[in-house]
Amino acid sequence: MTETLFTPFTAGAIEMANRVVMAPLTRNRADDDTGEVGELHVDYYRQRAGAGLIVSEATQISPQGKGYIATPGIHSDGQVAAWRRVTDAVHAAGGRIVVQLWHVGRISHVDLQPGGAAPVSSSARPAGVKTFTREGFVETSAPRALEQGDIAGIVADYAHAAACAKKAGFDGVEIHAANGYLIEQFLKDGCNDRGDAYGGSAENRARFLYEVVEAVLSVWEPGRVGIRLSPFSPANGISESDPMALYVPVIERLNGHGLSYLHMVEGATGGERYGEYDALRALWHGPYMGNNGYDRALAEERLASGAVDMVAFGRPFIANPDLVERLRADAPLAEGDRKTWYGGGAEGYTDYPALEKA
Ligand code: 8OZ
Repeated sequence: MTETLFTPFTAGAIEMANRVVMAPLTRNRADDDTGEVGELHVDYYRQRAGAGLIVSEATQISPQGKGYIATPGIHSDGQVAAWRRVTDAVHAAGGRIVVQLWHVGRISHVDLQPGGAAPVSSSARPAGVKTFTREGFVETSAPRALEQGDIAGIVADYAHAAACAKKAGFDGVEIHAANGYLIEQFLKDGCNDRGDAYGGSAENRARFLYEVVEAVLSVWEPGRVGIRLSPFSPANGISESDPMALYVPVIERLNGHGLSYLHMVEGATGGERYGEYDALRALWHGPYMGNNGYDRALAEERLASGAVDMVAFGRPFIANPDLVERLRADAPLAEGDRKTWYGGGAEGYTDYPALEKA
């Protein structure tokens, strides 16, 4: 079997030292008032700069795009300056980092929204899932269906955030079009019940996604724009009756842009691997990043067969800052403590040690 996890790869314009990607991980340690990252984040991402590429934690493109306590933003000058310290540290350590651009849509709560407003979505259907606010775990609030006239403003927020990402020194951006957040709330028919140009047919439901991609491409060259999809995932209370009918044309359309990579959640996010992700991958002309439940053996097997070009590891990066070295040495992996996944300080965040050098 050809060993390829540790060979360099170029995803569009992003040159990576290896094919191990740090997947986006929400950790809720930003300043809840300003949405700024801090010194802890500088340490955390620097410790993990051995990855061929880091995809940042999901980062809201606007105040309205926020859906959980203490997630970072990429829309204000203060946030740009704060992220710049992170990107400088990752680059100084030889790594690469893109920021994941996020709008949660209906996965939010009035307490997290500007002016206590209802969260927005394609439709007025509540998600029926929980989020976390200052009060702890709470049911997400009933959303307001966006007026057609509101949509251009959100698309513009993506372009603004993309421009902020450039100022912050990122190597590119990843559009978060997965896991039941706003873009999926347009894409999937289990949520979108619009009667206008943004609802109904698969083509109409994908319109918002295409507008977002084009907005981001007005700021960044395509080789520095990746996209994350989760066609088969029910994450955050969403569903799609015919994922292939929806996603085959999406992949074909996205092929025309020459993006840096397609990042696919293969199955249920953080759960079982299922669905026709390999059939979708076969239609994709660019670099492909597989994600979901990978271990070293599965990564090597799928790299060797050409099923994937890169593998994004999420949970293993929490407790193994030097994951690349551990995979290379085939060393045992540390287990993270779930209690410190979301929120808190350095504990369970920057205090996981690198493997002792023998
Ligand atoms: C876990 C907790 C909160 C948010 C995702 C951004 O699923 C997330 C997320 C994950 O994409």
